[in-house]
Amino acid sequence: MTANEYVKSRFGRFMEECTYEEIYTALLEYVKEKTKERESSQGKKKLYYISAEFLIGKLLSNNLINLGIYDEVKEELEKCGKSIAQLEELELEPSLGNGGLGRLAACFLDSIATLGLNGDGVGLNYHFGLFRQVFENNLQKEEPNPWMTPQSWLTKTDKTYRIHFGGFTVQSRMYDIDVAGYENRTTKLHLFDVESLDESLVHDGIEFDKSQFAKNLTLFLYPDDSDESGRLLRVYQQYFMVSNAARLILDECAQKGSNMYDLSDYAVIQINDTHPTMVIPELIRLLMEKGLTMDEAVSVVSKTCAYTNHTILAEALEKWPMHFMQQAVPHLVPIIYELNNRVNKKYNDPSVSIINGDNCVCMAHIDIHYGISVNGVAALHTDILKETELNNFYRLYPEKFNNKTNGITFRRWLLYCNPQLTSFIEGLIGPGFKKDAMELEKLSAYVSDDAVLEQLLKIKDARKVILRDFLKHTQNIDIDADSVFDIQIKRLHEYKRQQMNALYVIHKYFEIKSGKKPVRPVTVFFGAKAAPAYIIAKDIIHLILCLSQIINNDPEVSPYLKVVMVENYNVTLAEKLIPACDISEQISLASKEASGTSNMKFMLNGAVTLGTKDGANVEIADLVGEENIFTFGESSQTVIDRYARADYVSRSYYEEDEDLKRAVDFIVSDEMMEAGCKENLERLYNELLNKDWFMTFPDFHDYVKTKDRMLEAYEERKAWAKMMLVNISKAGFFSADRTIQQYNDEIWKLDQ
Ligand code: 26Q
Repeated sequence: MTANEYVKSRFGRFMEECTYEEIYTALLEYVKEKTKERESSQGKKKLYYISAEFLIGKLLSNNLINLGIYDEVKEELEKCGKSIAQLEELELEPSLGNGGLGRLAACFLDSIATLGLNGDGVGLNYHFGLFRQVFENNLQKEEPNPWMTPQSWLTKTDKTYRIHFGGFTVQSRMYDIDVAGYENRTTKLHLFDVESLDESLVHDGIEFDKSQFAKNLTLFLYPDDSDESGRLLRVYQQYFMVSNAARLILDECAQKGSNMYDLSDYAVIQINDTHPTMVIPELIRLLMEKGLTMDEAVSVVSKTCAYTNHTILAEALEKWPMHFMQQAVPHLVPIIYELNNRVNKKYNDPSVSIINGDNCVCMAHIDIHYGISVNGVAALHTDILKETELNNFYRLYPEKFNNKTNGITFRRWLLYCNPQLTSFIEGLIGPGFKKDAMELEKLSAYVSDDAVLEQLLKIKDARKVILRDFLKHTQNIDIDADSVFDIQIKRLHEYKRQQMNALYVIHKYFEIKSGKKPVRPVTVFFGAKAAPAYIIAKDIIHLILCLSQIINNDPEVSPYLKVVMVENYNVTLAEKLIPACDISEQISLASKEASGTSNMKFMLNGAVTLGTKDGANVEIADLVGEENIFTFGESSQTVIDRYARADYVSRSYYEEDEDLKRAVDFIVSDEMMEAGCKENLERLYNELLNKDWFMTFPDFHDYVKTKDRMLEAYEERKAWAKMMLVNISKAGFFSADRTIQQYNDEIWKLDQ
């Protein structure tokens, strides 16, 4: 049955006589049915990818692509005078993630399904997800972000559990989202919800009663750990997630014939950062309930769990106060004490204890001692874990440590988001790259082909026009499609250094004012949400919004420079921004960005990277060669050494670099005070002058020089196009299919 026939059977009318809402409803059902027809992955052993975040993005078009019916449905719609783009606008984006870690989990599910592996995702069904960002008076405001419409991708299942907390019990229910692999099998994303949830608890933006756990457990995704107020709730959420996951796993394994002693023949659990760590003591507890001794249960679980680390920021490594555990999950406390005793008896080294001197539980330590594998997410990151952050553990368990450089799904980040580039590539090298991303290397045959290079530039121009029109339509922003598109999109964090980019903007502003005009206008795009309680991050947003107001309204400057901060940056916006990008900003302080994944999406879409030697940028540079990337800034080793010496004084850089001083002083200038709030701007100014913890000042000069060199290089259009082509041709390594294959070969070992 075609989509149109389905619509007819559903509404008694063909598409041309239906509203977009009706077509959307029908297509959603149609796709769900088609997905169900696909073979689901089977096998004795199954992977459970447990994650507090799955940033899946809109699913309609992606599912159509993976089912192989996108073109057909698009044509059917067009024949009826309907556009798929308009249809897509009706779908709400589930914001079930903060950023990279959640998006990675979503890309991994796509690859697991595409490779036909037997693996499911397990997470939580947050009703409002991460907040929706709105700008008011140049400040970020947070609003709830409901996404569950009556017709959604969720399927209610009849799987329910009773989950016990200290002092109360809740009933859970599992909801499923089918994940269609690219022309292959399907897997499932299981999202657990609490039956007693009360949405009416939410009032005044994203405020809600944080004490009524049974009613608020799955209301919101807790933004990263700079938000203090919900820390205890976060523990409740985590336990709710893993207790459900553990029950599901044990049920499914029992059903397949496991006697529980052989659990690791039936299940492998990937713990996505420390957020699901309590699955370890919870599984031990449940196995003991089934009659295993503590020794036996520990041994079984220790063969089943593997841990991925996504950060080296010490402050982001979860440590929960023991009294949180006492209150939320008293039944896990004796197990955690026993796990700690065993470690202490064996190693007698407080630095590797599970319970630290402040009586906090170090979640990562549980994972490392009681798991089979510890992996970082890019080569540099894994090296730093081994040599510094987790060195004490590496010396105990060298065999557990391994690297799995992140990847992205090319279905969403090329085939879907950039059909123009996709069909151009297909015309040159055939369709093989869609299944085997390494085939993109075949493009290298065209690096000196003028017609190809010219066409590549044309496609980029076309994508810039599409972005311009999209931003006009959705956010009423005016941009010049002939300008250079310089884009930084990621969570707002000091270590990612959006503030350094803003200082560059101020520097350019002064140059233009003094008559030094760029040969071609530049548009600097930002997209970023700040955790609601992360004060300085919100001040940086304020700085950018004020700059954008001042610069865009200055007739002397705006013909040459524009600053655009898109509102509510999310997956949908990324899909529009990335294909249009010329300059990919990857400017984190070296050693701080575990991997980064937008860097991969940008290169795949023909942007050139402006980056520090951090995270996966290092591997990008190795692949494309120094002549096809613009790197700058101090090395990770220099940075690590400087932290160790603790002798960084930002003020001395400020005093010695006039350009820098002028840019920093502008933050508290009269113009800025008029556009913004004194309190926020002064706080940011003081933070930079007196602390600058992520060392923007030492890198500023090199950053300015390198970006200017890049803008010059942009004018050599053919040479630039060559760089674009090399970047695309080398992006194959960053396919999540490669990453997942490595996880399977080296950790999961599922049948294929
Ligand atoms: C911690 C404690 C309490 C509450 C929340 C949190 C919390 C929540 C989210 C801590 C961290 C996160 C998210 C981390 C994250 O997104 N990390 C990114 O992971 C990507 C995928 O591996 C990498 O590419 C990025 O470099 C890394 O920053």
